[in-house]
Amino acid sequence: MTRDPRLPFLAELAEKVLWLSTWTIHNANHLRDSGDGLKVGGHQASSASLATIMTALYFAVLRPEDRVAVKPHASPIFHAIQYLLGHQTRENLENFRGFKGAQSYPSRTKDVDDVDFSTGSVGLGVAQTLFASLVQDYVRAHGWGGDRPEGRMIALAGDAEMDEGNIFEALLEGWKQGLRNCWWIIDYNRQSLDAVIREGLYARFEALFRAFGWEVVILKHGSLLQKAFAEPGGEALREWIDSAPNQLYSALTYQGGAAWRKRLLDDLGDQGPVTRLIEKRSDEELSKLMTNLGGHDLPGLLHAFESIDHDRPVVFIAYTIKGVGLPLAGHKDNHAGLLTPAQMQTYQASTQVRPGREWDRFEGLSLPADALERFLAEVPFNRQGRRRLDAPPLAFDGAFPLPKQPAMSTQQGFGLILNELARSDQPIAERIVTTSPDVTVSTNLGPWVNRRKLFAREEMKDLFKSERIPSTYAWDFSPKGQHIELGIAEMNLFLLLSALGLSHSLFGARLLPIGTLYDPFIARGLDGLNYACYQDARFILAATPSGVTLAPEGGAHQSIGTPLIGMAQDGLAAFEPAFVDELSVILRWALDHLQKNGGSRPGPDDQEKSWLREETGGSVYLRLSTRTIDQLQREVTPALTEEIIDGAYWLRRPGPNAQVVVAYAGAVAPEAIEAVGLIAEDRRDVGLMAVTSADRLNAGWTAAQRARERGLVHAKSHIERLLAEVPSHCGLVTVLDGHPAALAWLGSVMGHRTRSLGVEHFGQTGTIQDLYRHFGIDAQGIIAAAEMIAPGRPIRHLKALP
Ligand SMILES: Cc1ncc(C[n+]2csc(CCOP(=O)(O)OP(=O)(O)O)c2C)c(N)n1
Ligand SMILES: [Mg+2]
Repeated sequence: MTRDPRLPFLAELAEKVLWLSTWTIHNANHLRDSGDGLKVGGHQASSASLATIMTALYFAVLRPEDRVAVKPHASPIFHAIQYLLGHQTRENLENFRGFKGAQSYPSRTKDVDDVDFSTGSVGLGVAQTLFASLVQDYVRAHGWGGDRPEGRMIALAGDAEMDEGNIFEALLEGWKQGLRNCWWIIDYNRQSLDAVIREGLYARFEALFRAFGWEVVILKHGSLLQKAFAEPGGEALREWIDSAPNQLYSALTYQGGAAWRKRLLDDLGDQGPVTRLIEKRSDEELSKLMTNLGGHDLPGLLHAFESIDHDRPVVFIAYTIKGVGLPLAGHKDNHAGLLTPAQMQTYQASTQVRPGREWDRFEGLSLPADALERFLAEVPFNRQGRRRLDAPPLAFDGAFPLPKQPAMSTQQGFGLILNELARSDQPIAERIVTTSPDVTVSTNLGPWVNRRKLFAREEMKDLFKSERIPSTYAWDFSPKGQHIELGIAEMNLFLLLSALGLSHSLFGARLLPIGTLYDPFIARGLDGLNYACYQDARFILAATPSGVTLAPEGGAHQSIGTPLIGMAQDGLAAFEPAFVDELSVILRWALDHLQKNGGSRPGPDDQEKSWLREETGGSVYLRLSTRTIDQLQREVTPALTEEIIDGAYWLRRPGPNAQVVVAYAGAVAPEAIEAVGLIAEDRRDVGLMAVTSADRLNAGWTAAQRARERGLVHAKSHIERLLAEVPSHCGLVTVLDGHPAALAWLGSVMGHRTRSLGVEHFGQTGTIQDLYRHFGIDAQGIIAAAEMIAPGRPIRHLKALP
């Protein structure tokens, strides 16, 4: 058999990667200790676990088109590999875990070294690769793949990470969607954070993945072990290994060669050939043999990865040892363990890295530097240099759809606008891709789907249609379809939106993803939403229905806290329009905002858009409603358009002697309008403020204050300009169908006395009027609040409240 010429290089690089990652952590912790005494967990052991696998992948197996989610705590290994390839700086590694240094968990947005998928919250990165693979298929089926070859979407997962439920939700969805080109490599070190994991878990994984149509490759014994098994007595050794409990294996690994010898001889010692097999090896050789598991064996790994000759999904269960090659190998407490300075010295000596040369890329290696350099320069993964792609933004031309029905809900308006977009021949409409977790019809995406069809790699006609059974919806699947129908699991929606929303960067094809779900169920996928935003994926989330406004559906379907989620979620601009003309303006803006790609820092000037970080763009959350309300007959002027996007406008401007102003958001608009009409009979100059985005309004206010503190004395936010017109003695009543805190802050802008109405407790079934009354967000509730906050004569229209 000819020896693979890459092996000597890979073997040296694997050692180097382990050294660099261990040193990076040690060095960073050393800095912390001498500074503020803060001790941080290092993940030296977790990283070591994957050193060989990642060496095999990055320096041999991966291609430029492949995309990888690296187990969060293997970040030091990833950074070390990128350092060797010239994509990470020594400065960043020296500042690992420090401010603006290499990140403790790989981050697309914070790291400089081409992270494909951020990871950190375990489980999400794993499932992300599955959805990225579906997106790759979508892009290619639509003919936007260019001449780039298909990539494999690869996750490096911890074995305990596999406990996360979102992984199983994704598996099921992947099976439904005909998943391809997806590899998951499980780092089966049989340890979690706290403990050694259950015996026989691999068998559960195996059965599970096979059930979903995955190929399962188990990498248990390395080539040294396999050779030993072929020696006389080898079979007995194999049997001993295969029946050894995880705890025992870990403990012996930690203790080393002498302990292995004692235990093996105790258990197998009087069995002839196997005794010789053990005895002829030194302690060091024995330890090396017994820790030669599949995940640490380069030839075996290369063979396993490179012999996959199909595009079906594959899971590799790679046996590894947590902390392999380091003195803390196998110890069950090693998760946050760090090498002591003395251990580090011994380890350093063993690597032949001279003090002061710790960062030298090839220090201590036996192959000549120029040969190593040549090898690295030819690594296939690195062939095209930086792999992050981009795609030019697409603009909407002409008049944006604006439904004209006299009475509509925002949800209905949303469906009508999408239907109009579906009918249009705008290039931008081609790039819209919708998705929904089994609530496509009930969130009004039906007409869009009728026209633009569902996506599948193969044509599939709606049987009801071909059988001529009347149905409102034609459920035709096609490779050119523009809707991806998901099962109910909301987490999958967010992870798919995340993958769709990174398509320009991952696959060089711009997509404009729009996902719909019921507002209360955002909470079900909230970590996925946060994850998507953290890695700067771009999408529109239409959440509808929302609030207690979906009254007869009852408390389990009513959302209370989502307006606060909208405000607090970074990377997500939240809107809650009341009228469909507002929604039209917002949607048009959103399609643009998704595609913005400006710098992440505020510009040097005092332009409002700059300190509001408008150039950076982001995702958009629309909180919509099923409540039909009378639409305003008005012209949406450019000035009004701007105010809608900035977050608020005067529906009724307060006079100079205003005693009370009502500020409302969303579906309670009719109540606010009615209340203001009635209050106005007994209070002077009443104002009515329509809030379209508490989030952007608040962000603008905060940004203006920060800008002024930085010396931009003229910085003034939209809400400050609006409230500047309101006399200081005037009271403010805020109201929304959601938690009152979302608007309560309005009182702090200029110091107006404020009473904030909203929903704080679980609702129940009833009519909208019942529930608005119950929570005090009806016209009477608003009037009562106005009377208290703006003293004067009794407001005649205030009825005695029950
Ligand atoms: C959602 C989430 N919960 C908890 C954690 C904290 N955490 C980080 S690593 C880890 C254990 C990981 O074990 P495993 O996946 O087996 O990786 P190993 O360290 O063994 O390589 C835990 C609980 C996290 N990062 N994310
Ligand atoms: Mg583990």
